[in-house]
Parts: sequence; structure tokens; C-alpha cells
Amino acid sequence: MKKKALCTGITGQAGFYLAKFLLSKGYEVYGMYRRTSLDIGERIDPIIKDIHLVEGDVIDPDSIIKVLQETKPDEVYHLAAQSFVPASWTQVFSTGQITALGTLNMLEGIRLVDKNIKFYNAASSEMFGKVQETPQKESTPFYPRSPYGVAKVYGYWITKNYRESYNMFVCNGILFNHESPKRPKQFVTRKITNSVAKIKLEKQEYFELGNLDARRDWGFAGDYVEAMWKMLQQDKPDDYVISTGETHSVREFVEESFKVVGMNIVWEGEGINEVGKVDENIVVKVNPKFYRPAEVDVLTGDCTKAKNILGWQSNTKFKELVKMMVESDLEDLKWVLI
Ligand code: NDP
Ligand code: GDR
Repeated sequence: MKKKALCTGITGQAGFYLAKFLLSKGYEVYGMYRRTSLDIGERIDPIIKDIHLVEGDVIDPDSIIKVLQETKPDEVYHLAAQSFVPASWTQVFSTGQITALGTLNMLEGIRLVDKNIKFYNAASSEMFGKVQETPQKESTPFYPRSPYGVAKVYGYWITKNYRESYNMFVCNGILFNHESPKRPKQFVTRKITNSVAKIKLEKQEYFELGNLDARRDWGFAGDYVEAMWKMLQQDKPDDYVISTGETHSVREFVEESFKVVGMNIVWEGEGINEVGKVDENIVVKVNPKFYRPAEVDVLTGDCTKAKNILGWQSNTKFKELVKMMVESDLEDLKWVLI
């Protein structure tokens, strides 16, 4: 009998890589999506014929119960969230409903339908926010800096509480930033690689960024989904940090992206007047509209526990990740006329 997995957030970045990974492990994969006016396809097109799509919304408990009853999964991977940090200030209530209470709805649905279903919760390094120690590990206290981070802290604790209250097999993956060619273009890495590819192909002159000095521990989403699966294959449920252990600034990400297309960027000026130039042409400007009300300045993860217990480690280095993303954007854009 094939094992069955239900993934919420199937249309997102991690949904694609996780579903692909689970298919390669022989799972029957159910992907939950919510009805929108857009086609579901784009990101999951390459695997859409191999998975079963089921309709449900994490803020609609009734729809979750129906999906769980119909699909009868062995494992649930809960990826659905309002995951874009800036939008958590402009859509503060719905971020709380989806990202915090959505996790509760999934847990409660599982408790009512079948307590034996194993559950993975997508927690986040944003919970560390204003970091209390470096590097951050499982025991590092949380200090979230956005309504999104606060909502993830709720999701983390309610998951732990269901484990302790009901003896359910539920895990939190505290994942640091993971990127890929499937990353939506609002997030800084893909915004950079897509813009650099456009500049190289002479389809764009410059792009605008916010805080160039923010630092993140960026890994490849394709590596990280394996850790999610490994957590649910252990004898005991637990929580794990998943990261590369390296930190790089947004500025370094820009520099490395331009290097991939054979361009050398130099910086001039300071603060909101800083610009990046290639051969005297301005290619990057700073726009304060992309600053955040409260920033997470620097994140670096320590995933020793995942290495020791799960036997997991990140395989893709920073430069390889940047190259993969820039080359993918170049390839996609070659066929676009304007
Ligand atoms: P994405 O933003 O790419 O995907 C989010 C998914 O959630 C989309 O499929 C979206 O559907 C779905 N969704 C949003 N609201 C609802 C809802 N009300 N009901 C059902 N589905 C909904 O995120 P990622 O794939 O990058 O991340 C996956 C998870 O991991 C998220 O929970 C995120 O917060 C978390 N995380 C991500 C990290 C990263 O670096 N990527 C790091 C740490 C944690 P739709 O297409 O309709 O919008
Ligand atoms: P993050 O990702 O907030 O870390 O959350 P994002 O790529 O949005 O920002 C990373 C850093 O880059 C700075 N930045 C900009 N960010 C965006 N989006 N656009 C810009 O123009 C820009 N300029 C500078 C930001 O200020 C920030 O410091 C991601 C999401 O996937 C979350 O869901 C997840 O939980 C965390 O990663 C871990």
C-alpha cells in the first residue's frame, strides 16, 4: 500500500518541491489549494498530472475536516500561510487567521478525524527576529519582529501543545530562508535574480530594493523539503532547526547575481541615496518603500540537531543557489518579447 501525504500550500514554492520529493519516495500525494481567480497551474504544472488536487481553505475548518476524511492521509505537511512578511503589516488580521489560526484548524481537524495522522508544521526562523543569540538553535528564545513572525510563534506553540496535550505525532520545522527558481518574485532573492536577468537581456534598466544590509541564511528549497519528510519518519516527534549555517547580506546576493551574468556592480553613496552601478549605469536604487516597520537584521541557523538526529544537511552552497536562480530566470526570459 502506498503511503498517502496531504500537503497544504501545494501551489507555493515548497509545495512544488515537497510534492516532487514525496512522489519520488512512492507516496500518493494530495495537494490542498484554495479557490482563487487565478489558474492553479503555474508553479506545479510539471507534476500536476501526478498528484490529486483537493479544495480547502485553512481558515475554513469544515473544509479541512472534509479533506481529511476524503483523503485519509498518513502524513500531513502543513505549508499553507500568508508568508510574505511585508503583507503581514498591511493584512494583519488575515495573516493571523491564516498563519496562526490556520495551523490550529489543521491540528484540531486531525485530532477530530484521526489522531494517528502525523503532522509537519512549517515554523520559521522569523520567530527568532531580533536575535537573542547567534547562531540560532532550537533552544534560542523567540523575539518575532512582524505580525507574520508573531503568527508563526503561535503556530509553533499550538503544535507543541497538541503534542503534549494529546500525544499526537506533530513536529515543527524551524526553517531558515529557502529559495529557488520557484520563489515568487516579491521575495528579495527572486526579485534580484529576475531583475538582473532582465538587465542582462536589456529588458530593464534598474530595480529598487530596501535594506541592502539585511543578512539571511539562504538555502535551496529542494534540499529543505527532505528535512520535512525526515522529521515525520523518526520514532519520536520533535522540533528541528533547518539551515545552512552561513549568512549573507542582500548586497552580497546582488553582487553575486551580477557576477553570474558577467557584470561587476560598484556601490556609491549612502542610505537612501546609495546606488549600484555597472559601467557608470545605475542598475540598483534604494527605495524606502521597501523598508519594514521593524526589521530582522541578521539570521544564522545552527542545525546540529538535524544533522545528528535526521542525518540531514544542506547540499547547495550560496553561490550555486544564486547561479541556479539567475540562469533559470535568463532561460525563462529569453522567450519573452518585452
Ligand atoms: P508560499 O508563499 O510560496 O506558499 C504559500 C502557500 O499557502 C500557497 O500555496 C498559498 O496559496 C497557500 N495559502 C495561503 N493562504 C491559504 C489559505 N487560506 N488556505 C489554503 N492555502 C493557503 O510559501 P513557501 O512555499 O515559501 O513556504 C511554505 C511554508 O513555509 C509557509 O508556511 C511559510 O510561511 C513557511 N516558511 C517558508 C520559508 C521560506 O523561506 N520559503 C522559511 C520558513 C518558513 P495561494 O497560491 O492561493 O496563495
Ligand atoms: P523574509 O524574506 O522577510 O526573510 O521572509 P524576503 O525575501 O521578503 O526579505 C529578506 C530580506 O531582504 C530585505 N529586502 C527586501 N525584501 C523584499 N521582499 N523586497 C525588497 O525589495 C527588499 N529589499 C531588501 C528585507 O528587508 C529582508 O530583511 C522569508 C519568507 O519566506 C517567510 O515566509 C519565511 O518565514 C522567512 O523567509 C524565513
